Amino acid sequence: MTKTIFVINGPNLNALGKREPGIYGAKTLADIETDCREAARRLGYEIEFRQSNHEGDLVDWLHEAGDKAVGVALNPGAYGHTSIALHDAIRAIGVPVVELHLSNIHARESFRHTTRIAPVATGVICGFGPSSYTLAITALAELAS
Ligand code: CA2
Repeated sequence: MTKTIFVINGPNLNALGKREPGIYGAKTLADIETDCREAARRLGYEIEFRQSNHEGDLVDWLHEAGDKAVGVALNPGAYGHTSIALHDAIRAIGVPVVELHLSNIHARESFRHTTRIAPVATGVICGFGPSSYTLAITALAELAS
């Protein structure tokens, strides 16, 4: 049985730790990847960790995860507020997807309050900084057990 959780990151998350630490924290995406691998290892899972600034890459990786993973932790970045393509990709795959955000998108600008992912996600975690990632991994591991 596959024991892999995909962690997929959208646009601008490669810039974490370099700008706006007041909103997103001081950790880089590489730091968060290390946290994810450690959390998954403790739960008996492996992590496939990816980031792209390109919507089509994210769609392709969701399809790939549908074949290879027990679930997906997805920080869609700003595409989460706009992308019907990501919405449709999640509908097209048969594994659970947890939408996550570092920041509490509901406490920010109104254009961040809408998510096209939440209606097709298994659940949503936001506002816990880098812990949003490890909480999502814990939830996916519980769903898969
Ligand atoms: O809170 C989150 O995790 C977000 O997905 C982060 C996105 C934002 O568009 C979403 O509304 C919420 C932004 C990704 C990182 O953008 C940066 C901007 C400036 C400096 C560093 C990163």
